[in-house]
This record gives sequence, structure tokens and C-alpha cells, in this order.
Amino acid sequence: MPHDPVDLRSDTVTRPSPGMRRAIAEAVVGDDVFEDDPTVKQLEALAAEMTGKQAAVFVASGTMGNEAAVLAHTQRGDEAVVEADCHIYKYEAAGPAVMAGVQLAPLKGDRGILQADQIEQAIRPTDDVHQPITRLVCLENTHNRAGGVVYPIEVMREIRSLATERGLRIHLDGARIFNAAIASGRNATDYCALADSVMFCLSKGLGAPIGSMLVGDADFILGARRYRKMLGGGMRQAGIIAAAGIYALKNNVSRLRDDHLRARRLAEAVASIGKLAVDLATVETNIVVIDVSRTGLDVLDCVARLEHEGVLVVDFGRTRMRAVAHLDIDDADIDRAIAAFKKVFSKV
Ligand code: TLP
Repeated sequence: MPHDPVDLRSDTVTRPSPGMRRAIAEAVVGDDVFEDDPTVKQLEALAAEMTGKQAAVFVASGTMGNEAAVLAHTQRGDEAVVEADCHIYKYEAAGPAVMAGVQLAPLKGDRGILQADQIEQAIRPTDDVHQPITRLVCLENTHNRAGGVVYPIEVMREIRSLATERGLRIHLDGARIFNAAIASGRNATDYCALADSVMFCLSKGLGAPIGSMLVGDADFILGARRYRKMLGGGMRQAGIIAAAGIYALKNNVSRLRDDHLRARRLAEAVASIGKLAVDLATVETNIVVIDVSRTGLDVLDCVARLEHEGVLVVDFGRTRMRAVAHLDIDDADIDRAIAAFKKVFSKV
């Protein structure tokens, strides 16, 4: 029997497990816009507790969580400092500009990491009417396009001090914050304490089918809840999907370690093949970014050749591909993926 493809395109592709499906089927629901869905409330309380924040709001996606956060932190004409390869800048369809009227100031980080002094230099003078007001700093931990890099906590601390001193707010795109916590051996609360708001995804490595959380202090979450409604994210019997989120937070956090080990094994094997290049220093979590420039092949051709051998990855820029380990990938899948990479790339 032919195998299903080994799907390494993203950790978003996981399917709900039998246990998660049972939790979904048994969920007690209400109407979350009337704020009487008990399962959503339970999920929001759990998310706040696990991140050490006062309050949480359940949102449909990571993008919705980030955009609601930018809206709630800023006013039209403000500027937000971001890393040039971050999700908010690259992949959110110019949401901050369109919806919040906020200009993004992208700064190039080193493997996705911005330093406090870089941010300090980007802060606008407040006494010049020509200039926007710097209001917000957005950080991404782990950093997706840098290859799943964990933000060094001491750098985050310096950025926090700067932000506090200069009256800036910090939003953390922590889509994969639990990967950062597991990889660094820290508690997620250590990172979350350094940001005013944090978005994290239930629908990535944690294995839920839908949903993300936005957490922060109670006033901020009240504002974000209004923006969620404005963005069309007021969901009704949302306990159906919140139940999957609760299951994910209770069962699927510590096992992220397995994904990290598998990504590392894949990365080391791929780095040893022919002309493929992997910056192994970035492979701290579940993401492997592979540079194909030296193969002389077009990246889409590389993706297609792997697909022909039963392995799915995505192109990730003009010369790079990305492979992601997740809940539905086991050791045998990694073996199959390594064999496919060898078959396709050993002789190019
Ligand atoms: N990332 C997706 C793609 O959009 C690239 C993926 O496959 O990795 N922040 C970060 C750091 C993300 O990686 C993502 C999704 C999001 C936010 C947005 O989450 P969703 O897809 O739920 O809107």
C-alpha cells in the first residue's frame, strides 16, 4: 500500500486526534458573543494562567490575534517597530496599514533577533510634527522565517527596559511560544512577562484544528474583544473549537520536545547531502529552513521533486524551502523524508 505523503509543509496541518475529537464532541457550549459559552471561558482562563496574564480572548487565527493587538495598542498615524522578516510584516496582507492605519518600521534582525539599541535608534522624536509616533514594538518568538529561532531572554529583557523607559508597548507574536519555552527549558510565563500582549496559536504544534489566544491585562483584552468583533471574529457556539484548544494545552505542550528532536535529526541529515545548506544554529525548535542555491535548481522544482518522492515542503523565499516537524510526524516519517532528500539531492 502506498504511504500518505510525509507532510512537512507546516505544523498547521495536524488533524485532531481521537482524544481531541472526543473533547470536541462532548463540549458544553453557549453563545460566546453573549459571553456565556463555558468552554470558551474555561479556555480563556487556562490561557491566561499558562501565560501569567490577567485575561485572554479566543480568536479565530493567529493573524486575527496579531491584528486585534495592533489595533488595541495603537491609534491611526502611529508607527510600530518590527523585524523585517516577521509574520506581521510579511504575511498579514498589510493589516496594520489597512485596518489600524499604522505604519510598520521594519528593521533587519540577526536571525530574526532585534537588539534593544537598534530599536532605540528607530524611535521617533515626539516633538516633530513630520514624524509618526512610535508606539509599539512587535517581536516574534519563535521566529518563523529565521528557522524557528528562540528569542534570547536577556535580549528581550533589554527591549522591555527600553520600552518601559520610552513609553512603548510590546506585542509578542508567540504563535509558537511553547516551542520557545520547551527548547529553552523556561516557562512560557518568563517570556510573556516581558510583553504587554502575547498571541499564541493552538492550531500549530499544539494540534488544534482552529484558533489562537490573545492575552494581556484586563483593560487591553476588553479593547481587543471589541476589535475581534469588528474583524468578524465574534463566534457563537465556539466552545466546539475551544474544547480542542483546552485538550491541546493539557496534552500537547511537553511533547513539542519530540518535534524539536525530529527537526534536528532531519536538519543534520539534510545538511550532509550534496549541495543543500542548513544553518544548524537556527534549528532550535521544529522548523528546518533549507537553502537550495548551490543545487542550481529552481526552488519550486526542488519542492516538486520532493513531492514526487512523497514528501511535502513549502518554498520559503526564492532559494529556500521549509520543513516543519509536528504532532502527526513520527520517527518513521523522518526516515522516509531523509531517504527522499537523499534520492533527490545526492547527485545534483
Ligand atoms: N504561519 C504560517 C504561515 O502563515 C507562514 C506557517 O505555516 O508557519 N505568527 C507566526 C509566527 C506564524 O508563523 C503564523 C502562521 C501566524 C502568526 C498566523 O497564524 P494563522 O495562520 O493562524 O493566522
